[in-house]
Amino acid sequence: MTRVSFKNPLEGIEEKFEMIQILDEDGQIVDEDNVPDLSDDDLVELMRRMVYTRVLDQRSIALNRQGRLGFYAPTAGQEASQLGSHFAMEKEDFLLPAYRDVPQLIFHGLPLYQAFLFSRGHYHGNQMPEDVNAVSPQIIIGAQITQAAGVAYGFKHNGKKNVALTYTGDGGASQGDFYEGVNFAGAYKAPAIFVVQNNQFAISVPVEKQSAAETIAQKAAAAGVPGYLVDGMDVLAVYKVVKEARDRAVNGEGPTLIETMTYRYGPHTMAGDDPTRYRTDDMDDKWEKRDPLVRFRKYLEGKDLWSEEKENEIVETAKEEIKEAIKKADKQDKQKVTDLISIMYDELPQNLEEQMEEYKEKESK
Ligand SMILES: Cc1ncc(C[n+]2csc(CCOP(=O)(O)OP(=O)(O)O)c2C)c(N)n1
Ligand SMILES: [Mg+2]
Repeated sequence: MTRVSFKNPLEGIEEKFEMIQILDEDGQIVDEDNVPDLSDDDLVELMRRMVYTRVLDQRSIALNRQGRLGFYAPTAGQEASQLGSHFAMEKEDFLLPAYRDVPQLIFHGLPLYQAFLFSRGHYHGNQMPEDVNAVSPQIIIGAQITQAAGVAYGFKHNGKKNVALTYTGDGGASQGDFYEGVNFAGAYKAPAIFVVQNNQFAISVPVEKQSAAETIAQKAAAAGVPGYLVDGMDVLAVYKVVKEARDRAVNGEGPTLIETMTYRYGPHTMAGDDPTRYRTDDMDDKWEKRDPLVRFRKYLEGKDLWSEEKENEIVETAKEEIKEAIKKADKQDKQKVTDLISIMYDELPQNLEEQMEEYKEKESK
């Protein structure tokens, strides 16, 4: 009879969840075997999306300060994690973003002016165009995880070769919904991809205070789901891991949990938190040296695929598109209470019919 060993099963667990990196901070390939199979055009497109998103972030912050946008959660620092993962998605795949994931939603097809309306709390910002397989950014932390498990199960049930990809943060991985969603997808081998963007903080609470787990990736193990930890500042690594997860999912091999190690340079949202109260300059400096755009730019320059002129052109085009989109958002009719009622129901319940009349009356004055 073998004797029961009381050795701590968590001993050495870090080795099982080592961080995957392909492109290092100097723009050098460190894992030749895993360089993803992307054409030169794809590589340039990935960089274009990251540059566009950095500009959109800067402009959104400025517009917010001018009182021309409402809710806004800054994205700078997280571009590789956001756009690298989304690049592995197909148009027919279903996206369930969190509030910081507006860039992925735009590249999945949501017109920019609608993203601005979402920020303003206008209902039209939440009306996905027919051909955009996505829901609006989730504000309730973790709710999208269980929804993604359900959408993925639906794909499987209907025999579709598609995935549901959802995003949450390190804080989201402490919620009950997170465990339920990952567990359900694991049990039903549903084609879901759960991306946890670990930007080190849930508002001001550091990740070490949110969980005793060494990594978030290892939380997948309890559900019998593969979990990977990836350098979230390395766009090639993020793309590669998500692409592998997608291939497995559409092949009937079930869900994957992916933790991307990243950092947001700005505040949590534009509602007024002050990151200097919970972060040090040293920490900011350390992460800024890992910047996803700087390292990918170096890599592309080394391949003669990128230049300053090209980047300037993208920046100017982005600024122009943003200007046009905000003008279009400004032209949208102000939302009325009657709009909110009528977009919710095909047929109104009696109590709302009464309210509808009441508000029609008020709005006509
Ligand atoms: C269920 C729920 N609880 C609390 C909040 C308030 N809240 C908004 S953002 C946030 C932190 C989330 O942090 P994280 O998941 O790491 O995402 P990040 O903002 O860093 O991208 C909290 C607690 C919420 N929106 N929903
Ligand atoms: Mg976070």
